[in-house]
Amino acid sequence: MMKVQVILVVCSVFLQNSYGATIQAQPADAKTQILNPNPELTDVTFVSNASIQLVKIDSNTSITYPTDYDDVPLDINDPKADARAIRNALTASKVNTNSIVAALSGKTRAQRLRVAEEYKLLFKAEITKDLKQKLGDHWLTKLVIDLLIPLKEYYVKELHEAMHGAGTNEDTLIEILCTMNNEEIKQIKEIYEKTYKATLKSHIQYETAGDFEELLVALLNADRDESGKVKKKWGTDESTFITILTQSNYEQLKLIFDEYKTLTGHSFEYAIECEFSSFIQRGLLAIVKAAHDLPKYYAERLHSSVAGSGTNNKRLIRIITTRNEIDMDLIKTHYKEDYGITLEDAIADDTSGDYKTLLLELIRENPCRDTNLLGCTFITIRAEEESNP
Ligand SMILES: [Ca+2]
Repeated sequence: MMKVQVILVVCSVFLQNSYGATIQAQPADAKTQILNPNPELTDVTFVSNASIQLVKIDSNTSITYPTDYDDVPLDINDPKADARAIRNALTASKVNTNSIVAALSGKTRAQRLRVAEEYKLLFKAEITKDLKQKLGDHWLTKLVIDLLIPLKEYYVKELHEAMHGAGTNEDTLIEILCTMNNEEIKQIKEIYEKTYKATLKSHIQYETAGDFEELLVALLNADRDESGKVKKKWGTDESTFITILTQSNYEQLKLIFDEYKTLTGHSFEYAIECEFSSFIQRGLLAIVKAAHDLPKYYAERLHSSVAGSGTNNKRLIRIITTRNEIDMDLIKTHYKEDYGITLEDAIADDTSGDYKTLLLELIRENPCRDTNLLGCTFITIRAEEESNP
């Protein structure tokens, strides 16, 4: 019993440190709640509607914690205070970029969107517009604004920018469309059409041609088998590379790659390199890499953004801001393994100032997979075991 209580205190301290809020242990029959020290924030809302899990530690105590990363309570941060801090920073005689970076750090995208919402309510202004107007540094401005757009809308914007105006950025189309699952593609198509009053498909068909166009259109069909079920027999049908790579599930693809190597003595990638060139080759290879190991693919994309002379800041920002809540730890591990330098060092070498600070902050820790929260869960479970020998 003593042990259990001590552990509970540890949990509370962890949470207090990370979010400035306290999760308080209460009798199991009492309504469990997250107490917030900020009197303005009375309701606890959650990003999704998924239930809050009640974890009983022993007969006298209970504690709530989010069931998964989507359910991190929003209000344990103080979005109003962050909105005010950003407003003050922007209206100061010299824009205080430090405090803007601080206000946007250590948050999930969902939490930052709440800050944008509060900003709008408090100051009757769009935070992204104000930032664009007041922040001087081009890449810092882009990074900050990209962090304040809903994720799917951000992808839509990136796709549109890749095609709008003269020329096409095929690599961006490949990076986004070759890595999405069916649901993501469906949502992105919908938002794209709503935003630009034209289908994503029509823009892609206008901007691309030949078998590369065919590949992207096949991906837009969102027709990949996602069952994860593997057929052991394959290989004699007439399927094209495009059909196989856009319709088979990743597990099936891995088996196909292995079988291919056994049968021919060379890799599937090698076959693609021999058979195709230019963008179609890059697109097909991206799918093969995504099927093998998606974080490794993103590590490669990041490396190509910073390696050599010059920096592809757009790509750097896109991958950091879209993957930092998903698989950044794995990406960092691959980066170190594959390129012999940490991602932190690679980014620090290529960037500077507040832009660098915020990028490093984004890959340093992810509030969604915050070790404090995970630590709390772990300790809670252990406490349960200890109280139940
Ligand atoms: Ca164009």
